[in-house]
Amino acid sequence: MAVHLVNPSHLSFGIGVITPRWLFVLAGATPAAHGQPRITDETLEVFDFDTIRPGDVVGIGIHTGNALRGYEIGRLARERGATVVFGGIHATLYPEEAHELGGAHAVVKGDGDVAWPRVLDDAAGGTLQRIYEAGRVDADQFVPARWDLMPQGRYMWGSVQTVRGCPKHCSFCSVWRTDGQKPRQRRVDAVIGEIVELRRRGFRFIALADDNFYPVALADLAMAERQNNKARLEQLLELRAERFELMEQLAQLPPDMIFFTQITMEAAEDDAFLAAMKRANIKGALVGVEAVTPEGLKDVYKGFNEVGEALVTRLKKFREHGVHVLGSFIFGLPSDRATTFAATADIAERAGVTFAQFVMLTPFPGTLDFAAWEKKLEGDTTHIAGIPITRHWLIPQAQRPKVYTPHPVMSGDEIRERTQAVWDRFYSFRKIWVRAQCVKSLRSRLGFLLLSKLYRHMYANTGIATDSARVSRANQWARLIAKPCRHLFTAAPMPDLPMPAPSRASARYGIRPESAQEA
Ligand code: B12
Ligand code: SF4
Repeated sequence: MAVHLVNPSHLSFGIGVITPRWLFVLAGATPAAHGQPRITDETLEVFDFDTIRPGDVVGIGIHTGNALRGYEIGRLARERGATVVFGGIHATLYPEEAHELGGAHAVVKGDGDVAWPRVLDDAAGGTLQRIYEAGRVDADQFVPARWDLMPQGRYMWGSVQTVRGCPKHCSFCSVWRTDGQKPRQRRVDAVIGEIVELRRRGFRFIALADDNFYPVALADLAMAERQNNKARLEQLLELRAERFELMEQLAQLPPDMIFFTQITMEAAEDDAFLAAMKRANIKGALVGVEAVTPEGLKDVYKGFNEVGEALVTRLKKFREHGVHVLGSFIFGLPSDRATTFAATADIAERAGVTFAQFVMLTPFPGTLDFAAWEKKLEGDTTHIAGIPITRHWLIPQAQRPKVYTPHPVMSGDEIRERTQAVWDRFYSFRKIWVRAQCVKSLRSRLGFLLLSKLYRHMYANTGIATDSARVSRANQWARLIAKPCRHLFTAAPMPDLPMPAPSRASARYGIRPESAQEA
């Protein structure tokens, strides 16, 4: 019985930007008794069904965007006699769908780290269950990735998770509901061990694949203090100290290593944290700006963000500490008006964000937005390709609508065209070249240009464009740029790189913020 792990994608670029972490984590969770798992990432190339033998197990991980392709793979694998198992966020939310449409024999709901070996034993012993309630495992049970199984020369960035869960509750996001609001922070040595292994193998760019790298904000500490909740304060300070310890150890790694993460804007108020990020060479962070107006932030329950000049100042603060911001903005919120698009692009430029993504509001299952939207559409009989609109991920990619939520003043097409125009403006050659001044050498600037264009073609055109010629042009561009881009990210392997020594940062940085010290 061979074990296959497949990451579905309807587009294959030959080269991948970031390693899909779940593939290598589940490979790590596969007991040696079941042999070496065979990994296929379809963002590189399509799965070869001829490799399946009857009785093999095919594990497929899906998020909402690739569920349809995942189901196709599941059905075809089952036809060939494989035992098909689904997991991932979408299967967690819709386990029955994977059974009905994806040919699943079993579905794992939640984290696969602990459940996967059990599933394989059950498959081998003929006692497979329909559904495994795997839930959320503790951080010390997170399985490290099997980087030795990574295909050579195909990825630009490795991905290592340091924390799961996010204490916030944004309405468009499912993370706090599926991964929970309690941050499950991994041990520093486990995280560093994986990063050192990746550098030994020649990876110097690492995405810290976290929901929110800043799980304890100063405001949280102040709140625990105000409530005189000593136990909570201690717990938060401990989490915070561990973050500093992690960053101190990252700072000891070779200086050519560069990290990228996702973080909330509140971190801009925390000078000690930003300074530690700088020392750790965390040079980039995706910051969910979402909206530039107070009404927009209210729409998405993100009142902890700033607007207007305060927003510009906060975002600039990251840059002042050497952290480049990938600003993430949402269009199509009920409070958006025609003027919002240009105003957003202006703010993105004035705030000096290095990269930006402008996404259209999409009701993702598991979110508050989705629940409200689904309720609103109760009784609506709109179908596309025979699929109700509330199951939009099952509509074939080319026919999928781009805008789902009826807007009070703009048509769907108007939102889409204006969004596309903002991408075009932000990623014009001239604007990219101006932003490229943030790096010194000509080579680096050319690299910056290529990367900006790659990002734009991989993530923008394909999601927004309705015209299939434009989509296919974007894909060809992305394929073309991906190869030279990857070379910019390679480094000579350092097989003898030692592990950094634990620092005394915990003691040093367990420092309470001023207000907490007085408590
Ligand atoms: C890092 C990350 C990215 C990175 C890297 C992606 C990559 N190549 O890996 C970037 C920034 C590029 C990215 C992009 C996007 N992302 Co993203 N991303 C994440 C993030 C923060 C972490 C993913 C990760 O690596 N986790 C670590 C691994 C180990 O965990 P895991 O994938 O959950 O897998 C575990 C279990 O799910 C389970 N499991 C998974 N698969 C399988 C399979 C089997 C057989 C079994 C048994 C178990 C199992 O076991 C694993 C171990 O416990 C998640 C948030 C999250 N909490 O998942 C969002 C998340 C997956 N992304 C999301 C979204 C929406 C996107 C974008 C569409 C955003 C956008 N608008 O552009 C794009 C889509 C990109 C694409 N085409 O895939 C959503 C998906 C929501 C949904 N319902 O599908 C999430 C959940 C975040 C959110 N805000 O809700 N993303
Ligand atoms: S969008 Fe970011 S801050 Fe908001 S709940 Fe999701 S992970 Fe947390």
